[in-house]
Amino acid sequence: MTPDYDAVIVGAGFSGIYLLHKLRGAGFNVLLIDAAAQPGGIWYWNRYPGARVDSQVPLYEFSLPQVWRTWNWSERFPGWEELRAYFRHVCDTLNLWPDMRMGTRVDEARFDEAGSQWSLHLDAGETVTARFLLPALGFASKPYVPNLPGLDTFAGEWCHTARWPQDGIDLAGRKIGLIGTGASGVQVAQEAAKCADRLTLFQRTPILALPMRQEPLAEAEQAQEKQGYPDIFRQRRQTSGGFECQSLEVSALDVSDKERDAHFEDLWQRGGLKFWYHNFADMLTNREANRHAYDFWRDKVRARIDDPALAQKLAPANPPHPFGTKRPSLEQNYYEIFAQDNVALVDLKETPITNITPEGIETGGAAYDCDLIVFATGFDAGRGGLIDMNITGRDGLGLSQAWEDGLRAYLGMTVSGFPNMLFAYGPLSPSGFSNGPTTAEIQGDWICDYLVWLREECISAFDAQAEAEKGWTEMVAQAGAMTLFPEADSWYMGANIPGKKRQLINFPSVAGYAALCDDVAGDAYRGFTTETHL
Ligand code: NA7
Repeated sequence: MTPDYDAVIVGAGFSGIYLLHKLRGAGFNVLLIDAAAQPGGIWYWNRYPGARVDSQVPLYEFSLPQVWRTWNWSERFPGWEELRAYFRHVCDTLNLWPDMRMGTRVDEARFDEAGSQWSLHLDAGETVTARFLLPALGFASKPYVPNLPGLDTFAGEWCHTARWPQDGIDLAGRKIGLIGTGASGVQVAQEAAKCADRLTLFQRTPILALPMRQEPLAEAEQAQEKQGYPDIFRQRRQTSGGFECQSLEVSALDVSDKERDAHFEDLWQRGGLKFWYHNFADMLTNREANRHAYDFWRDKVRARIDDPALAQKLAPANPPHPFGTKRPSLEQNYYEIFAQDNVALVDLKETPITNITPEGIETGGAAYDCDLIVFATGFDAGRGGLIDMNITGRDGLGLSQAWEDGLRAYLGMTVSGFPNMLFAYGPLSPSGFSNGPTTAEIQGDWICDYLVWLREECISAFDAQAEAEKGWTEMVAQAGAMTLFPEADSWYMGANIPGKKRQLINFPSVAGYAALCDDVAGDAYRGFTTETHL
């Protein structure tokens, strides 16, 4: 039984597009499928006002010279429209369109033992088969909407930020209830505050947001900066977050107060996520070091808020969690909007939401009239999209069943019992901790090399060994235990989804991850069982 394709990739974000390019170049017969009408992955679904990337140009793009030489950005932190246009440019430049099927959802994927191949059921009713299944769904393809009593009675409009209607929602003059203050909540709030009749922001945990310092980018400036791109792209593979640099080698506790503050100030002025990824060596491992960073952040933010009660809610005297153990977002004027008459903050720690009524949102003591409720409440990160694809491996084992007691994966790319499947940007890989394209390229290169090796070895089926998978899963947990991440109720820890097992869902170093994957490749791809039928 010859399958229709050597490989089917699911997802047209950075990982899927890169995989398609690489595998085609290696002579494989590949099809890419995506439910979205256009490529861009997260930038197709997250098209709410203000949606933009938190990695500065040129970090958040492919390192392929034919792509970056022919592309210019208009801003240092590009927005969703420009990111979508970039993806179209990539597909044009690499001539990928003929092998992409957009607007098609994979409803179900089943491994067929006899043929050592995957059978995919598409929503159009069609079935396609492939030797290899390569889901590239991103870490945040399944939005989370909390189960609030009465939502079905709400008379207005509601939506999740990641399911924003493609023809948009006009926020002008609306009475908006915005739930959630993560990266998405901050971005929506800044836009809604400009034009809403009333914006009520429901905050459970304050976001520890950093100044973006957005700036326009001229073509001439980029032409000059492009000379340094190859070095930057090389460098980003060698850092822990996939950015252009990483934490210092010095402890925050081994420098004087003056030196420490000078470094904090420098990072603050430079803007972006640098205060997170280019800070002292022990900021994410030592409470005392971390507290210095928090206190600096708090004082900077408080200086922008006149009302002391509001300042305590947005930037509390004591940290709600160690700084950086929840993803800090970037802001442009977030702390100023609360001084506007049309913006109010509701602290859900004081007054939790009790229910939704036809008119709006009720908390213990008050009712807030809304005609639009926006859920910026995050994602079932890592596993959600994969589980929704209804993947069934060997012996009828479903992926949701395999992950019932927690996420397990070998190399953060494959699960024992699911032969011939490698996912990109999935759980127990650096995904959520990484600047996206960096890990997309590292994994894309590795997967392509592996499939070439399998072809050369005439191997028709591989499966991760249970022991190797156990070792990898435990290693990620141990790495996490050496950090402060377990102290926060974050999506990094799976703690944002009721019933999800608490565990670090991402590998905490891009460079470390790349080295381990290379090592496995150099050792004849240890940790897999293989079958030769070809
Ligand atoms: P996040 O970062 O998961 O943020 C979700 C926000 O929603 C966060 O403030 C949550 O508060 C809040 N939330 C979640 N559930 C509830 C309920 N039930 N009630 C009130 N508030 C709630 O998602 P984003 O979309 O902002 O960002 C995701 C990633 O995209 C981000 O990390 C970047 O990598 C880009 P909590 O903090 O849990 O108390």
